[in-house]
Amino acid sequence: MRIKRFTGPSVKDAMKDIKAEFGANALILSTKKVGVGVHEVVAAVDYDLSAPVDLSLSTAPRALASPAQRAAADAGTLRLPEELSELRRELRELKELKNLCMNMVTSADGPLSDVFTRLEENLVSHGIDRRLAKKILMNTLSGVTREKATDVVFLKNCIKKKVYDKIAVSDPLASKGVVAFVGSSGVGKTTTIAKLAALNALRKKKRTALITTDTYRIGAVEQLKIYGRLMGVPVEVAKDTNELRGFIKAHNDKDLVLIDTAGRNQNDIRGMNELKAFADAVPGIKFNLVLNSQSRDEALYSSVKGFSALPLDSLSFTRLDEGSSHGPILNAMVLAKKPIAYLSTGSRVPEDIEAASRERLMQYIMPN
Ligand SMILES: Nc1nc2c(ncn2[C@@H]2O[C@H](COP(=O)(O)OP(=O)(O)OP(=O)(O)O)[C@@H](O)[C@H]2O)c(=O)[nH]1
Ligand SMILES: [Mg+2]
Repeated sequence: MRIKRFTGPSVKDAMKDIKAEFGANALILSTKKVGVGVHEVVAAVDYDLSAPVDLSLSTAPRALASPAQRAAADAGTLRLPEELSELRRELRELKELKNLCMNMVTSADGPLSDVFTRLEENLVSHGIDRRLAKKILMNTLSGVTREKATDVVFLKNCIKKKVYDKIAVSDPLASKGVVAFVGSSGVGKTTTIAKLAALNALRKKKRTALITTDTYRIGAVEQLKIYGRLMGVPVEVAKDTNELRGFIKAHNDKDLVLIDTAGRNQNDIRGMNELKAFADAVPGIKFNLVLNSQSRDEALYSSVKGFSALPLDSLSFTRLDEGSSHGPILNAMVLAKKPIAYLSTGSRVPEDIEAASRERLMQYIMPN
């Protein structure tokens, strides 16, 4: 379906343009007066799903609402509030048209609506958020021809490609640096650090130091020290930001400094402020948010939102060995707008961890 906005001094004039461009079968979606002597008509030509939705203006420049506006525009000095309200209006219309498109597909009787529902339910069955699933489907359908719009196998492949394109990965330990692992209590931060330290120090022979700032939980320091001793990696305990800065300076010769942090509830303002202070005290520090892939969407979302108060670099997911529906990884990644770094697949140190790749994530998120 092609949708386009036409403007002219009267509806009749706009209709002439519509007929010339879309032919006699054009569907009129709306008409309205948008200024003095300016009428706008939104028209569509029926199903050609291969054509992208065209929201551009008709070739004739739109008449401006008032003589004052016209004069200002001529002088190239259109005032900011007017430009803003124009932008807002355009945005509102864009949303209206998108909803219209969505309604047309979802409310249509027959095969198209059946296919849409089937594919939506398939995405949702993988744990993908329903709103995200609809968005992926709309984007997929807007790029296929009408004939292909009911070919489920073909559409499934297109959807996989769309999901693949959404996935972003990165490795914060690929270059020399300081990386702090943050997240809610018990998500697997310390275990993730131990695995990464072992792989980098023992296998990749990178000079590595560990620092823990978790002086709150009983046994937390000892937990990391045991791992450090086993790997021959120094472990420091920083009681405050000053000490943290001092240890980082002292380990300036290291390739990697990994920082373990106490489990924080995103509503714990004091705890979050302490983490923010790390960002101010250690320029270039990277924050990796560790998330339990088995958490419910709401818990993942509130963790992502809460920890986004920090300049997050990337996300890691634990417990991929548990459960079989991993769509929430995609949901959290899309919300956070951050790439995925590591995937933890069990409690064994160091075996149960892998660097995230788009291919591997696809196997988890859309296994069939
Ligand atoms: N099955 C499974 N268990 C894991 C995984 N990652 C961590 N664990 C287990 O989860 C538990 C908690 O792990 P920790 O690394 O201590 O978690 P944490 O985030 O450091 O916890 P706090 O410091 O208390 O906030 C341990 O028993 C780990 O063995 C994983 O990927 N799969
Ligand atoms: Mg811990």
